[in-house]
Amino acid sequence: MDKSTFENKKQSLLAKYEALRTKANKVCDKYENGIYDRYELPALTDAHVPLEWKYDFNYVSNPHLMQRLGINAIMNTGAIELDGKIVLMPRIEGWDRKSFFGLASSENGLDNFRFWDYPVALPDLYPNETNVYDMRLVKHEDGWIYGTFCSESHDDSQPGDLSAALAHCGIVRTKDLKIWERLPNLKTRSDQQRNCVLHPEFINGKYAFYTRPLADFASLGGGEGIGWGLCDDITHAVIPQETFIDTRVYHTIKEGKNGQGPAPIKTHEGWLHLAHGVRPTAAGMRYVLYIFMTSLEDPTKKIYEPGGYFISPRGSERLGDVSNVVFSNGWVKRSNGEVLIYYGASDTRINVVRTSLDKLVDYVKNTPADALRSNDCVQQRIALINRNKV
Ligand code: M1P
Repeated sequence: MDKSTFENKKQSLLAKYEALRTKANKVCDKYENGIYDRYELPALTDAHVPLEWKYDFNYVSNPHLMQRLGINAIMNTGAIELDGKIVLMPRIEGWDRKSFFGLASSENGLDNFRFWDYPVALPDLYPNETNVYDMRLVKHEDGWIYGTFCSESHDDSQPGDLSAALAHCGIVRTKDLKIWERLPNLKTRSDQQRNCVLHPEFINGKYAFYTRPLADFASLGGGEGIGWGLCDDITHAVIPQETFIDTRVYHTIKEGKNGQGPAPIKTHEGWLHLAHGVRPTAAGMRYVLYIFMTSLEDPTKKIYEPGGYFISPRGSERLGDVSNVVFSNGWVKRSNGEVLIYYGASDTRINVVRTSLDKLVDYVKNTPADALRSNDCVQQRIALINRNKV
């Protein structure tokens, strides 16, 4: 390609990128349920990642204008409101399968996200750490913004198995999302900890974590559920003992495994939680999101537990690198009561739904619990129909 064709092509790529980035997102009423609004477009896809992160735009070193470092997917995002803007910290996966974090801000949290100039270069504390993903951002009452994430490495105790991996909880903290301090990984009694999340307040003067110990890296059925533990010192975080606040249940949406989503939101009725539940199917694992609430006085005590899922993959969300998955590690409650919930769809893109705290509290309190047996579920539905007849 000659230099002027190169320049024209580059300008056309940049124009297309800007058109995609600035496209307005509209409510999609196809799957209307009164609980939240879905949106027509994903908030972020691999195509939203800046072109300078992928292309070498130098004619001399890249005369064919090829992508040199492609992006495979973008998913599972941390989320926070900072200086009036919504900032997402997604898991971005390169063509090389390695994930890393970036930051993207938007005024309304629905569209027009703009990536910050560079991906996040986390302080490198662990030479064996191979992959990082699924950041949970939380403003803690100690004044720091913490990020907890999965720090994954090969399990060297099984040298013959290249898929044997260990998942630990990485911890970083920051005041501005620009300067990051890396703290030592969380230590618990399990060597498999994904979906660890810091509770936003001290409990009896200690830091509190939601955990998810598993027997092995990926399988179903090897753990009890969402755990909880206290730690004295966040700069050397150790949880000597875990209890379980939300366990797996036979023939429910969380039969196989579950995990805390983002940090819970404090409401006047209790701590509102978003989590994911996984069940086995003939087509593989199905990930959905569910909601529950714990007590303000005792955050380990569940007080409301609607039955079934809150969000499941719909339409094009069902298809991707890992199909039939929705996974959330980021939501934001804004000062006007609006709640924006971000979720990775099939490990490929990030979607958003919008609702309000009032609606979520109503949902968690008034949606019937899972009756656990088909017969009892029919009775629940007959009771609803009868109420509609009066
Ligand atoms: O592929 C689906 C999800 O699998 C894992 O979730 P969990 O820890 O519950 O097994 C994570 O790798 C997550 O990122 C991914 O979306």
